[in-house]
Amino acid sequence: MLDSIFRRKKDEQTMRSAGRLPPGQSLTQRFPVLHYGPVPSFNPTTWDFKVWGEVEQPLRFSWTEFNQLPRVQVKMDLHCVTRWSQFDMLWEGVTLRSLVERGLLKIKPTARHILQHAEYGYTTNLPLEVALQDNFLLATHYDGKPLDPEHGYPLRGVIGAIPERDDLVTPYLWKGAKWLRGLEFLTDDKLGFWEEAGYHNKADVWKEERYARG
Ligand SMILES: Nc1nc2c(c(=O)[nH]1)N[C@H]1C(S)=C(S)[C@@H](COP(=O)(O)O)O[C@H]1N2
Ligand SMILES: [Mo]
Repeated sequence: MLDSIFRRKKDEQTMRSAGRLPPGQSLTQRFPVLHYGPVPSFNPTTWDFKVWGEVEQPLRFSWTEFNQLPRVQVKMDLHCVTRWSQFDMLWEGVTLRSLVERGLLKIKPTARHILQHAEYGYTTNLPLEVALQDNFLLATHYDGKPLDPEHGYPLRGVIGAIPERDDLVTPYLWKGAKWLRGLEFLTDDKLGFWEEAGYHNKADVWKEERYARG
């Protein structure tokens, strides 16, 4: 018990020295579960993933089709607005950039924002240029295994910090929707669930943009 508290403090100090602990955050060693509402069930025969809005062609993937998309693995540090951070988490999934590069997704030049749509109506928004970064994944796997149901199985958006990649914008973790079912491309920004509730729209972890007003 005491051992683990000392270890946590030591690991936290290591991350702080490395410049990987954003202001006001503390390190956690477990993987907390945080969401609003129940965990949805998954039916692979009816599940689909849709892309619509400011795209040349709307897309629809079955679960089988989604699993044939090009995949990457990325190690990221995740930062929740409720102040826990977890480091060196290995995620696997699909980047929007790879879909664009392979010509599978054609985004209209008028698109400036995206809105993630999840089960039970959870939504969250991102600027298009952030959604195209290497640290935003449509993730199916964590730590080499399919996601646990409470962490978003079968598919979630996930966004975190990639160590050393100071060029990337890193928003808080609520900007990744668990149980993701679709992406809407938009000309004008549209607030998501927590953004509507008063959380900061940009949500940059390094600027500690937690709430819309102080
Ligand atoms: N569908 C859905 N996704 C969600 C949420 C939610 O309430 N519903 N909460 C967000 C918040 S606030 C956080 S911190 C992360 C938590 O992910 P985890 O439970 O895998 O740690 O999920 C995000 N995605
Ligand atoms: Mo969160």
